[in-house]
Amino acid sequence: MISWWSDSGYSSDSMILSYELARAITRRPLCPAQSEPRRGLRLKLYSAMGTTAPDQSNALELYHFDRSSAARKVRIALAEKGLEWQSHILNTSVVSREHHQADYLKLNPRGVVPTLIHAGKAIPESQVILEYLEDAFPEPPLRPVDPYGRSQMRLWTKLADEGMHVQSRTLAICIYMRDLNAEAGPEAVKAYYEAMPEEGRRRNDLTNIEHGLASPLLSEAVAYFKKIFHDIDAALADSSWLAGATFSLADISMGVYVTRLDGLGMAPLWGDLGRLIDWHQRFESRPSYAAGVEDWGDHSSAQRDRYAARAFPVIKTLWEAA
Ligand SMILES: N[C@@H](CCC(=O)N[C@@H](CS)C(=O)NCC(=O)O)C(=O)O
Repeated sequence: MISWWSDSGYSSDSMILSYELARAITRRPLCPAQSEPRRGLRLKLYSAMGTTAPDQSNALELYHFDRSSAARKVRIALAEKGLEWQSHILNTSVVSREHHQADYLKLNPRGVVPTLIHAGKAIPESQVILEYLEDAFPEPPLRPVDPYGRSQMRLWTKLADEGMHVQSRTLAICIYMRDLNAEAGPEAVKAYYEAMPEEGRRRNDLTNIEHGLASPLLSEAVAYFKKIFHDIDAALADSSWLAGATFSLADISMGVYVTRLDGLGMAPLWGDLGRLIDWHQRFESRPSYAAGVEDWGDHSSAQRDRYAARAFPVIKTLWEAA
């Protein structure tokens, strides 16, 4: 039996203590779609699983959570393309665990958000969803037109699945989520981890929850981001966007993680990376960022800021040592 069950908790990128608290710490007003009552999950999943559902249209639906980095990517792409879609918020808190429902797991066996539903079919995994949207809705394009440009774009986008998402989760848990989620209580946290489908995710989380800012996984996560942020800065010496002259999936896939670390109070770490800062400001200035990120909730809060301030000296030391 390890001690964290009794004295600490866990929260993923998207897991806030309670939906009420998540709402309370939101600085921006909610968009209308977010405040709509959620429809019954069973009916929507019935449709999504390709059975004889009443709705066989080309409608787009997204199961997501407001502060999820993976969901942000998809919402930004949807906005870039001007697509209409229906929102289904899944409350992924340790208490509610709506993403662990059996019906949802049929759509997304890893039990994570987001999942896109298009024409009654489910597509999980944010990077796969981005490519799917490109194939299904090519205009306006979010992939460079030339094959070499596309190869460059994919060298960036593959990073998200190779490690960036996992490393950002490590940072978030160690910096504040373990403490935030402790209020859910040990039984809720225990039940959450028993239901989590992915063993590797569970193992990493438990290590980070047990050790917090002293986690053996933290230095690697910090070094990982330091390298990628420097790579981004260097790449921007040659072009205004990561994969060339036009905004692409590479910018979306990398940009949300800069936003994530910025929201964890870490921006002073990359104050010397002028090109990255300028690029990220241009990313945040796009209407799609407002529609895909800001309208779904602010990434910071007074409570989070306090945890971030506590963590900053530790993270700074690791960044400088990397
Ligand atoms: N590789 C997945 C990662 C998705 C993911 O980790 N989503 C997080 C939110 S950013 C989640 O569902 N967390 C809830 C949990 O792990 O319980 C993707 O890109 O879609």
